[in-house]
Amino acid sequence: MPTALITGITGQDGSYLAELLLSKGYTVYGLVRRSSTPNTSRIEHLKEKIKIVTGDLSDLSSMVTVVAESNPDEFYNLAAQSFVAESWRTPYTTASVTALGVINCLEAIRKINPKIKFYQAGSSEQFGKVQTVPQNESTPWYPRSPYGCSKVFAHEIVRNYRESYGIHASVGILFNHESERRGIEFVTRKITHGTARIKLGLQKKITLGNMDAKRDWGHSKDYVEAMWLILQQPIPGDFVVGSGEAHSVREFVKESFLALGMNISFSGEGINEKGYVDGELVLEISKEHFRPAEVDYLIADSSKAEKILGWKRKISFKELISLMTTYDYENEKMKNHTNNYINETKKEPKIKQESIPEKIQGLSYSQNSILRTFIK
Ligand code: NAP
Ligand code: G4F
Repeated sequence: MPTALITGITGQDGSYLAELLLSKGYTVYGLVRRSSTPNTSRIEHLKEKIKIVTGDLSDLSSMVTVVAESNPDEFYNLAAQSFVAESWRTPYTTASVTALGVINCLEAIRKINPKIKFYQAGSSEQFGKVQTVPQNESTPWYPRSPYGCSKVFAHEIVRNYRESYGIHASVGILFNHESERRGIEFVTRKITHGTARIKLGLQKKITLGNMDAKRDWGHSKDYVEAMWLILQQPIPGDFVVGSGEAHSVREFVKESFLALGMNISFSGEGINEKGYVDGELVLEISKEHFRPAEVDYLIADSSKAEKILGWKRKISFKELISLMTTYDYENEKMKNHTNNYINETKKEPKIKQESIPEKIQGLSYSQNSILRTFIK
């Protein structure tokens, strides 16, 4: 069976791609970078099934070692500083990883085994200030952030290595895709997490930036299928992958509230816009969430992917929002119950110290009885 190496395996897409490849019988290696606290929560359930290798995309020697150790048939490069807003604060780091890191992947392939097939995670941010509507593989680039510029460089260097060395190297130009595993800093998860907490009475309001921006949103599970299909093609190339539907951030907010039975109404404009549910303020706008340059409108023309890969998204915009919002609601509810329980049990009288193992001394009666059940 084939072997795959995934960089960015600890991220949203990496975790879904690992699940997909394991289900197809692949041996999966995942590159994880060292961190002082655990960064593997999204792949905890896969740890027995995958082989973790350590390294860093911005370090050529580590990439050469990792490629030599794993000698994969397919190499999926999903690692990046992927948060657009952050890229203005850390433009150099963003470029080192998201742009130059790709050279390190390609050089490792060239030196170790040029037959390795390579997938590069391209982005609709490369289109930025869009020059055609919708965007396809021929649409010119106009990136609007250090992140977008880095992805353009990455795209062009992949093309160059393909043409210079005949490497089977492809780019998936993927439009926004989200999930229950999306990072909390991205607008979709910030909204679904906030909506869930408002419904549970744990938070009063959500504060956002530009609600007029339009994105072409899908579910990550569908998009990792496209990555795999791209590497199964006899001829490498570039593929635009998106749903072909654009929605504003405001529409996303509305649907997320509706998913939990709340009808949000908006009033005011620009920075003064506000959102209300049953007369209560639940949403406001703050300048701090606006970007120095915005990407206003992204919508994919994925006809090449549909024709050549036979790819089409399965999870709709509304289903995506419902999945994310419901997940956050259940998760926050459980966390809140657990916290309440711990706080309550802290108040109970403590158990007698004699005749109990050292590990469970000092616990309350309820905590102790739960622990004893587990020990049994
Ligand atoms: P993500 O959740 O932010 O994951 C990024 C991954 O990159 C994480 O595993 C992170 O590791 C890793 N990483 C960052 N810097 C690294 C370094 N120096 N060396 C090694 N690994 C490093 O992103 P995602 O949403 O899964 O996206 C996957 C890829 O697709 C990214 O390249 C992104 O730019 C691109 N993309 C995403 C979308 C989208 O809508 N999701 C759309 C188009 C393109 P840690 O866990 O240690 O931070
Ligand atoms: O969720 P976002 O931060 O995602 P963005 O910038 O579209 O980037 C994502 O998709 C790209 C593909 O097009 C990927 F390449 C990239 O790695 C990442 O996954 O912001 C979406 C929109 C923006 O227009 C932003 O200005 O939402 C707007 N927005 C409004 N208020 C906000 C907020 N974004 C964030 N993160 N937080 C806000 O409070």
